[in-house]
Amino acid sequence: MRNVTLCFLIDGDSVCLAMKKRGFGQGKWNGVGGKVEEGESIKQAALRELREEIGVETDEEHMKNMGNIRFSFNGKPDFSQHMHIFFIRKWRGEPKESDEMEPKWYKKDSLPYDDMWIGDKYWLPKALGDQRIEGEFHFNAHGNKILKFDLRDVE
Ligand code: 6OG
Repeated sequence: MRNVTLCFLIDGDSVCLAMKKRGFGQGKWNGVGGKVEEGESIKQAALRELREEIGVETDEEHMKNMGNIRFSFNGKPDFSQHMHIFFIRKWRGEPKESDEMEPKWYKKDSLPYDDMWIGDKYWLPKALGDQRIEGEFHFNAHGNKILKFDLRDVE
């Protein structure tokens, strides 16, 4: 299963989401991330994506691992992803738009869940409540219905 990253910048009770302008998840608000490439650690990949997609720099020590989720899509084994989630509260630069993403700040308690991946409303509020999580989500082929999921708190 391929490894992907997902980072959220957090400033007090605000969270930076970004509109995915192309590729997997196009048209959805999400954190910032992408595939881990050959020879990269997961954190290195997350740092690269933050730089490429919203022009923000940080250091590994400021990345808090909030857990990981395995996603699979019915009848599409190639789409399976193992996503590693990080919260970042210290960074350099202001989030800015790129070809791939358009960032925007939201209040933690009013995230646009209807325009996000359908699983987010289950795990993201937990993570924002400072609970590390792990789990599995199995979607239909289009990714707009959850067929099965399991989510667990981790220490
Ligand atoms: P690229 O293919 O653009 O990376 N991603 C998901 N994020 C959420 N919140 N829910 C999902 O449920 C997701 N599946 C993938 C991981 C894809 C980006 O999209 C994230 C990556 O940050 C299915 O390189």
